[in-house]
Amino acid sequence: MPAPEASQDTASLVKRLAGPSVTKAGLAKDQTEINQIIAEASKGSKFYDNEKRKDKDLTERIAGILKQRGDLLRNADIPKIERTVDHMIADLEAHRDLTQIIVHVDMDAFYANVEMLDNPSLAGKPFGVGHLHGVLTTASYEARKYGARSGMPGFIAKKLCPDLIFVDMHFKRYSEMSDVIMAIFKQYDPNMYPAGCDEGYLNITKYCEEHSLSAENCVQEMRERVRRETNLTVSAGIAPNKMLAKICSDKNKPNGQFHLPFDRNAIVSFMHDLSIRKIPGIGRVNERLLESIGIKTCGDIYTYRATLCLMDKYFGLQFLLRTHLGIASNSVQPVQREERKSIGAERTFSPLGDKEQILKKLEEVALELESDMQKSGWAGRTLTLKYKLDTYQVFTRAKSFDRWISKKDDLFSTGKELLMHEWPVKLRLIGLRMTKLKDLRATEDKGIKRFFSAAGPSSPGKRQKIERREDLESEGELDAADEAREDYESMPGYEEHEFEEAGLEIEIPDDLATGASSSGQALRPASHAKPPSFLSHTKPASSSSKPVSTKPRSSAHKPRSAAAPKEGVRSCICPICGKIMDTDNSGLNAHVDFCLSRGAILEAQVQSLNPQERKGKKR
Ligand code: TTP
Ligand code: MG
Repeated sequence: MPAPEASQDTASLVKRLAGPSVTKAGLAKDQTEINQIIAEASKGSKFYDNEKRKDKDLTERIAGILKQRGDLLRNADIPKIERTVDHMIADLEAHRDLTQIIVHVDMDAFYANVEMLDNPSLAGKPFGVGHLHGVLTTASYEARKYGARSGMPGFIAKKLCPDLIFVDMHFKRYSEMSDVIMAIFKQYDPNMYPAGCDEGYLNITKYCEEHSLSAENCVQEMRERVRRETNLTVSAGIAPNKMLAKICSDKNKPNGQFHLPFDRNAIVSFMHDLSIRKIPGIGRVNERLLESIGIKTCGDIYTYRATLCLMDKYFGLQFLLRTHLGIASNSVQPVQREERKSIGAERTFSPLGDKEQILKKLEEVALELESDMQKSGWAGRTLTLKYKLDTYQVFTRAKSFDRWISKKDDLFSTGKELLMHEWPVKLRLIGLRMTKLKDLRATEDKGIKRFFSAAGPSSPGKRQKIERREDLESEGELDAADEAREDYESMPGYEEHEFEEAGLEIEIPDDLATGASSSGQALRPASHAKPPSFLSHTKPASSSSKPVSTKPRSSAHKPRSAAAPKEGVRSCICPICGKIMDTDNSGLNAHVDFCLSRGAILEAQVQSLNPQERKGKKR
């Protein structure tokens, strides 16, 4: 009798369909039954088909990785490699810094609790913020008991929890409350880093010294203050660095705090049994890749150090060793305006094929982007159109200018031009994102420096450059993947930790990167350790004629811009992400640019919050 179809594929697909927020606080430990219900409920949808395709793709990539592993291990001197890695570990240990008290604060069920302030009858009830036909932004802890959570389609949440109440979103309120809590946090560390509308990092070393307070008492006091002044609860993690503090803030959620001892052995044993999935930056895809070589916990990283060393380019040995040791950045600083890399807006809607209707959405997006750019004082030189087909596949097309643009008419006409190259399409999301920004508020631009800037003010005589090469596939709407904040002061939002879900290589959350941040509130590449890049190297150079394609996929929709063969195409490696691609010089340069502003692409992800539309501006 043939074996039942309970293959790894099936298991991994079920896990994949469970979405990215399976590690959210308040969920039941065993999610097996819930995951089955989600998988059953998703069946038959285009979303399901898309996830299945991606899962299959990943399975193939893993097979490739495992084959390579076999080849590499066959001739390797494992004890020697292990000794080398042990030296690296000793070196990392020598630089461990336990002197700074870092705190990660994260409001509990933020949107939900704000809603509860305004509607106390919701207290103790299972409710989600979002729509039955859209995606939940969050769920009350009561609802989480049933498996309902952020990023989950409303109808699935309702299946899991038939009594679930749906509550509308009120971004203005979240933003107001966010201002209040951030003002409180700033009193404990004026240089705090707001990592989202409801979370942030603080260095309270100085405050504790000056007020003769223990870290524990200081955080207790701060949390009580938040509670007193807002009636909202916040959880906190206290640790010697940002990664640990973030992991710890989740330990005693909701309304709790966790203090990790500032001791090397305590930290290493804390990390030892911790699931790799708890590490900010490791989501579903990388979890699966790591598991494929035997790594489930941070302790396993040490066991498989030789394999990881041999496969450094896939897995990012430095990053994983630091993770295993619980070593990360402890530098906390406020966001610098000049570090911003992009600004964008998007809309999600029920699938549309009508040109007029789609262009109307695009016009709204352009208007919103113009308004945001003007309000916050930015202009830009590269505009990227993002669109998601009704099959959930995501593509982007970009066009560069040699003048600064910010006006709606420019934004709309460029977006339209790019879109018309792809026509006809049936879409469920459309977005515009501006990169290569110029800070209109920067004083230095008023001075001599502007004469040296690469692109001056509008120079209509010059040629505009069209870059229509990037196909970025991102995850579907079940993902919590979303844009990072860009203008923290004005918009609510949240931090994204599922970076690999964009179908690109993993990226360390900006807020965990060492030292100076490099792209404002947007996602930034890590500077402290080479992040794992499992996905970027696993495909052989495509023989496709696309100058740059991040994800060559079989697709019913063949973007036309990708079809034209180019001269001078060769196999190149991107110096930033290491991706191998078939392209020419200009394609490579454009990819490098794109890669540098990859945060922008990740930011551009958004899930629909209601069936009509949604402003993609959670920051
Ligand atoms: P989170 O802090 O991730 O979640 P939370 O505050 O609701 O719950 P927890 O107690 O686990 O911290 O996100 C903050 C807010 O950001 C959240 O209330 C709603 C919004 N959000 C989304 O809109 N979509 C998402 O996928 C996530 C994760 C959050
Ligand atoms: Mg929160």
